[in-house]
Amino acid sequence: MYHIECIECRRKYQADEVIYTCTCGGLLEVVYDYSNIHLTKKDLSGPLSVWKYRALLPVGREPVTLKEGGTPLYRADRIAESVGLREVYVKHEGMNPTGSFKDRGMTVGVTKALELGMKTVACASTGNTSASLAVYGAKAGVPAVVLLPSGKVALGKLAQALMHGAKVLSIRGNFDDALKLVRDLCDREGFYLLNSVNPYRLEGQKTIAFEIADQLGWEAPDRVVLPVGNAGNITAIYKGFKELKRLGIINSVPKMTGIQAEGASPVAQAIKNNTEAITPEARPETVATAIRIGNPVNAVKALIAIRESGGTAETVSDEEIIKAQQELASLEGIGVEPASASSIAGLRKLVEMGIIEKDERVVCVTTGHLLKDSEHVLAVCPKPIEIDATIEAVRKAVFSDQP
Ligand code: AN7
Repeated sequence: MYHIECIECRRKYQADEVIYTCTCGGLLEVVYDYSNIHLTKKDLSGPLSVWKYRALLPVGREPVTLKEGGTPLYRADRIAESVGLREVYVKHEGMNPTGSFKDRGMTVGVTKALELGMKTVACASTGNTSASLAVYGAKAGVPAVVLLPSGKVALGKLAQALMHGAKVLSIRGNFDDALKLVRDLCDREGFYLLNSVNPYRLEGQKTIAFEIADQLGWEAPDRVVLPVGNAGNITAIYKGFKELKRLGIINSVPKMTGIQAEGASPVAQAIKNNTEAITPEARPETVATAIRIGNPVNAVKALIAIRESGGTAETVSDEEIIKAQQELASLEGIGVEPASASSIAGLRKLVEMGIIEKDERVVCVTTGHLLKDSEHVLAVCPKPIEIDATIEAVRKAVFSDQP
């Protein structure tokens, strides 16, 4: 059994209430009757998938699923050596059905929409959320409406939203404007809001923590490093680890470490300045368009996750992001989009600063696939070398100094 609860005033709501924030304005979370959940490592054996952890998911019907989760945890020794650590892993969430971690949240969120009898699902998005919602809406046979910041969504993500049949609205404004609008739209029209302010969606995303612990032989790593945009994922993963600890399946919770782009870094600034609340950034800007967010809706939860776990938050420049993306691609064969590479850029910076220690076991979460943003690749990589169709020309080009 489970219910919804406000993280500020602890007011409780029934599981079937369609509500996204408390009447006091606080964020909501799903709370289970943990004393009645008797899970052991043995119960959790078998192949990885989001729905393997069903005992800790708030759903009572057949899921709308495309087989999400079960993403690889790669040991990244060459990255570890390059940044100066002993043990680094990459949890590659780009290997989900639509190429990002959002699918974990959407399989749960869209299933919940059906359970609640909702007729239309909606979200604002920097791209990946809209792609995932379009796909799960299609699978469920429920219309999806997505609001995107005009001109700032990577082409692969836009292509997914369009092809899977969402109603795609391009807003003359940024993500924060789009989120405000879609919340208003959902209130007025009774559409089901599937941004990460929806506590059910985050329940799906917490399975990243379950899988990391599972893949490490039911041990938590010392630290998890991940990009932060709207700040849902860091809070979801933290909740996942806390639940495993509470159930006695793991002994510790990792230091949650959030990385933001310099031009969109309200959470990192609040941690650095040790302020209680974030100061929203009115004009967020970064090459990592997925995390081009100035007023993260889950900031309060994220600050708690970072502080309670003894983690931290840091900023990285666009140049550092691009360098990390290229390094991960060429050293490990792992192709990720710029936002995801910020976790590697942040790892390097925090090791250099002496904040991450040499003997820590670190997992970096790479949230989205390289192919999401191929325009960016063409902008930062050398152009293909066009030559005549002769062996002389091929040999000359192969042995030329040009990259
Ligand atoms: C690749 O799609 O917000 O901190 O609307 O696509 O949980 O927001 C995307 C976010 C990191 C940040 N990496 O996660 C959206 C959206 C990638 C992302 C994030 C996003 P949150």
